[in-house]
Amino acid sequence: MGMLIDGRWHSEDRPRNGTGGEFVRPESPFRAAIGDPAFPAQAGRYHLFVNAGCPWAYRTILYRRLKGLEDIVSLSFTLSAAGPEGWTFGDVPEAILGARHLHHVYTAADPAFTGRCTVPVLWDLEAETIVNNESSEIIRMLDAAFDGFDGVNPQRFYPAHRAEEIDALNEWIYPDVNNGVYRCGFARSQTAYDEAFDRLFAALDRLDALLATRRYLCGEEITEADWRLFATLVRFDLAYHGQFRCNRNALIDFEHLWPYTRDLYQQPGVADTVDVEAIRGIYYGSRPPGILPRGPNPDFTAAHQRAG
Ligand SMILES: N[C@@H](CCC(=O)N[C@@H](CS)C(=O)NCC(=O)O)C(=O)O
Repeated sequence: MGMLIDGRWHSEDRPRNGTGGEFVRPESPFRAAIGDPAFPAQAGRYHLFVNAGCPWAYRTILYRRLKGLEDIVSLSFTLSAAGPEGWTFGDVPEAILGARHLHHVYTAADPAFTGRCTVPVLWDLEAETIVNNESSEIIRMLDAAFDGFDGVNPQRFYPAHRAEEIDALNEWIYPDVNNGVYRCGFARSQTAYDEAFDRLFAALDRLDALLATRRYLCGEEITEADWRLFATLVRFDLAYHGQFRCNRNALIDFEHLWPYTRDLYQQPGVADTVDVEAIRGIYYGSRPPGILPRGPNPDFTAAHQRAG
């Protein structure tokens, strides 16, 4: 995947690896928030640019559905597979900016932008700029900023009384699992891969043990920590097990993690947000020869028997 330098697209891939071959994810550059004086919460003012295969963009797709924000925050999808100019909207430009590629959205916000053009992007239709491109922050905004608006689900996934507990879970689940699969897949040395692999499966074992004792990560209540984990687990067998060599065992081999994933998948509205073809498309379709695997096909709809 290429990047923008001084507002111009360069298609050659730039490694994101440290001296030991380890994958280092760049910081997201746009970090404002809905609710800041410049970005008031208003229905119809904000738009999300996403890729349905991407786990980070998926967080925002999922929250838009869970919180009932479909009429408040609009959405456009890139094609799942990247092309020579990164994420693309295909032959028909998307409707908001007439952009053919996601990098056009970045230069619309900053004509001299230098950096990678990642999804998700939270766009302000009125100020015509990017508010934020960091999924962990965008979901916090979607969780709270529109509460009280017509049709919005008042349930909070980051309630104040759970904040510390959720933060503590995210602190190890993000590096070892959410980003851990990428640290396996994008490692450029055996040592870096081995280290990421060991940490990933140690964390999955720890989660499996935790979920033997409780229905969700914080107990009986689904929280942000569950949804962030779900975004990775639902992609695990479809993509990470094969393409990213996360293959000590499959998700379906875990006694508790697999039924837990199905439990979350079967929550109202969630199944529609999981696009299996887009998940195969982003991981396998973005690299030559671009052939999508036909399997595996885990049955997310099978009974989970985790009723609390
Ligand atoms: N920290 C960002 C990461 C987003 C991210 O890396 N998205 C990937 C797609 S899964 C992307 O757009 N990559 C393009 C690139 O790195 O050039 C977030 O969580 O929002």
